[in-house]
Amino acid sequence: MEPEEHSMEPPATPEEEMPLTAAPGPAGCQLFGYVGIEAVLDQMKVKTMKMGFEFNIMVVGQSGLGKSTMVNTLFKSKVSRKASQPGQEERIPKTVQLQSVTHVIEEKGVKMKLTVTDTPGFGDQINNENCWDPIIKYINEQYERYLREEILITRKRKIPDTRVHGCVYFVMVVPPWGGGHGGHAGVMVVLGRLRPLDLEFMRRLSKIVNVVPVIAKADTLTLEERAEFKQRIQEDLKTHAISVYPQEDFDQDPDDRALNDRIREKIPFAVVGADQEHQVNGKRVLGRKTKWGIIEVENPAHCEFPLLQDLLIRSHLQDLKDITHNVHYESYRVRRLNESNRPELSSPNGLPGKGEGGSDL
Ligand SMILES: Nc1nc2c(ncn2[C@@H]2O[C@H](COP(=O)(O)OP(=O)(O)OP(=O)(O)O)[C@@H](O)[C@H]2O)c(=O)[nH]1
Ligand SMILES: [Mg+2]
Repeated sequence: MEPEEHSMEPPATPEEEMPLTAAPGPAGCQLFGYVGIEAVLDQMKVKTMKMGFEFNIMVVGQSGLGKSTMVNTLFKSKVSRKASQPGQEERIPKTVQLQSVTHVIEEKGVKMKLTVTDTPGFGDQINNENCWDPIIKYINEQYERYLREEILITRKRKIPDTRVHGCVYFVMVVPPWGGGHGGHAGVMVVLGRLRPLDLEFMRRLSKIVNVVPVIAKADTLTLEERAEFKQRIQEDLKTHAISVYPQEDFDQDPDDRALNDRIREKIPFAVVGADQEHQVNGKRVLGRKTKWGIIEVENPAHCEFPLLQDLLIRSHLQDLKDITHNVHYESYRVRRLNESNRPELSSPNGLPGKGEGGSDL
């Protein structure tokens, strides 16, 4: 059989070396250079706008550090523009059980369902052993719920997502003189460093969720103290190999790394929470009124709440969701499905029999 004339010939002209997508079409139209795949961006945008998306945050930390106040701060800040009643002074009660607040935020046609889960503070007991159990159980339960929907033969096109995408962990740093933040005088800790309880809690959490540590009640610290504590906390996290968000391992490229390095230098953010509005220079601002003036929570010159808000709601929102899905949920999923292959653990629905939606991991 005669070999085909052109089959083994090297490409004669540069045009013949072009990849298939850029080759001239049958009608001879020239598509070199511009293909137009960027149109996919518009399609993705339209799809996201139609579907909307869910974003879930959780606040965790010792009792009385301002978690519930921070939940209100997030909802009353410009994130949700939910106006507070002027003059309404409500004392936030102690949180005794996990509770979620959801608010749908719509901006330029994009809908975000933001849920913030508030948790009871810990550390009050003489024995704080296993105080992380309810929090870890809740996080795993949300993975379990998602998994149970995902493995159905006829599954929903869009599985409701209650998984925790970001866990804001409030650390208490007791300054060297031992007093600490309001109401915590006398707690014995290694001065100016992270407490063993916080280290252990964050170590466990960071394995299953994106942890964003913050220094609570930063208005009680001088600027020097803030900087010093921040550095010590960074050292403590490094020494104990606790990988908080944004994790170095997941930086995707040098640009990503450069951006995240700048964030890592600033973590933990020194935040202030407030749910009262005050009048400053003719504008209503969220802040804490003191004898000396108003600490504005949304003013970057006053505290780092704007950095936290920016990271969570703006710059890293999609990344937090991606890491939750691709890393944390994925390892949960693999573990659970492996377990369900072991007959002694299987329940009739194919997953380990740990009760409805429950996981005791
Ligand atoms: N100085 C200062 N006080 C704050 C700040 N945030 C909250 N507080 C005060 O701290 C106290 C406790 O605040 P909560 O928000 O109830 O604290 P929590 O962490 O939810 O407490 P639990 O539910 O008991 O764990 C309240 O009196 C708040 O006004 C802050 O940033 N700075
Ligand atoms: Mg609370």
